[in-house]
Amino acid sequence: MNFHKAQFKAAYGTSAQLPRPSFPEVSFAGRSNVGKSSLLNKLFARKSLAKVSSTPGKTATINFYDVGKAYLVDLPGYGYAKVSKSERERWSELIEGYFNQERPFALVVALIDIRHEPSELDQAMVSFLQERGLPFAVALTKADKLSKQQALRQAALAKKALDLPADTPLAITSAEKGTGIDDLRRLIANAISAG
Ligand SMILES: Nc1nc2c(ncn2[C@@H]2O[C@H](COP(=O)(O)OP(=O)(O)OP(=O)(O)O)[C@@H](O)[C@H]2O)c(=O)[nH]1
Ligand SMILES: [Mg+2]
Repeated sequence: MNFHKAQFKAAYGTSAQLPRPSFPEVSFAGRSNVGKSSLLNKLFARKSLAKVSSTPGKTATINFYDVGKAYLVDLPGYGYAKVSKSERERWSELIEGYFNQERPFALVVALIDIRHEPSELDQAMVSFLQERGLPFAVALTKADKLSKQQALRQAALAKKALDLPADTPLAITSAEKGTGIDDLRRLIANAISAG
């Protein structure tokens, strides 16, 4: 695999459209606006391969990026209240439909904004991943918004609030500054080679 050679493969609007499972998949889950697409761009060292927006709900499809014998998967964000009910239902169909399929899930990166205590939806996401026995890591995003000391404090709080098993990898990241990006690349590469 090679992050720098990432190519957009396709966007899927329903789970029935998803491609047949092939290479290991590393997917990015988290509430709308948490910074999934921004983090993917930083991992790829590309400005705008994944579309970023300050308006929540930008990524409304499941987007696959080919990194060579593996896929990075940008999932639509959850928890954005201002979209219509039918749109919300389509999103949950997509996300649940994705995880209900038998796919080579190498790692799920659960993104949480470092400034805020994990929401109920964040907690539900992490519980879901644990119940399913899916390999996952937590990435705290937007660390540039806090001092290093504040960031460490928030990381400890998040671990506690999410009741994370001691061996769950946790990365403090910033797509703005590049903080934690190499750590995350390493985590992802290891998960792909293990899976
Ligand atoms: N300061 C700062 N802002 C960030 C960072 N990452 C993302 N943002 C901003 O947060 C907003 C949302 O970023 P996206 O990457 O589009 O978030 P997303 O999780 O993909 O959102 P959806 O596609 O709506 O689910 C944008 O305005 C980004 O510029 C970061 O590390 N630091
Ligand atoms: Mg997005």
